[in-house]
Amino acid sequence: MDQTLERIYKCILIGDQTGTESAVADALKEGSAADCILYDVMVPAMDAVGALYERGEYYIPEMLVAAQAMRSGLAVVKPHLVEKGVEPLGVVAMGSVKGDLHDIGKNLVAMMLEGAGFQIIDLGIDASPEKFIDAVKSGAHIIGLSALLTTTMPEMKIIIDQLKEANLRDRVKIMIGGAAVKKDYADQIGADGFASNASEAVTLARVLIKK
Ligand code: B1M
Repeated sequence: MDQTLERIYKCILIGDQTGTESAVADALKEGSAADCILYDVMVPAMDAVGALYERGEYYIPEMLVAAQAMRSGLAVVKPHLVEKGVEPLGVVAMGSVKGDLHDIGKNLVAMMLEGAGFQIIDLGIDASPEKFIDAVKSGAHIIGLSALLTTTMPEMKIIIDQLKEANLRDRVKIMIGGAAVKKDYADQIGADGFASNASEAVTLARVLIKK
């Protein structure tokens, strides 16, 4: 890997936002293609961050700063991708379900997915079933539901039931997560998958988008 690309990789790994921005700008100036910078350097750097987290070598704060560095780099590279017509891997609409105001985990998952090349529609916190249904109607490939409270978990089933009633269930993959939920619950309500952390969420979204 050339030196500037290696700088990008390292800056993301250590969560250096300004370093990532300037290294990405330098790589573009030096003639590296925007899609190579993203898919051959930035995404692998985020994968490495996910792996470090899974091995217990990184914790949430390290993952958050890395994701923020990734976001800063993405802002620099994005206009060049648009120019080149590079398509995102898929569109994921993410929200914390109705009644749930927790968004730190949801935002982290969204950032990691964005880092992996997905386009994110952020439905925010306290997101009503209608918001998810509208996102499916407007073409989201995956909807991501986050719940941290045992009292808001049932909202996930309500969303799935409403999608079925509207004959939209087959149009979309549904992933769920958040401290309140487990894989069993995903199976029980008919979601397509459960992820226990942001890194697993990226792996799951990659699998779901292929189906
Ligand atoms: Co609240 N809260 N909180 N809280 N809060 C919890 C969740 C709680 C476990 C604390 C406790 O009692 N020990 C408890 C829930 C108990 C339960 O229902 N079983 C609780 C409670 C009770 C409450 C209130 C009811 C308190 C009150 O007012 N009496 C209230 C409810 C508000 C509401 O939502 N209606 C409340 C409020 C708040 C704050 C506003 C103060 C604040 C939230 C700020 C914010 O998010 N902007 C807050 C916080 C910070 C927490 C704790 C301390 C931390 C949550 C967090 O951000 N974790 C939490 C205790 C805890 O979890 N230790 C707690 C870090 C984050 C990175 O992890 O969100 O789990 P997490 O996300 C992970 C994974 O779960 C997964 O990936 C993420 C990254 O690894 N993931 C997904 C998440 N979403 C995913 C989606 C996916 C895939 C993976 O696919 C779509």
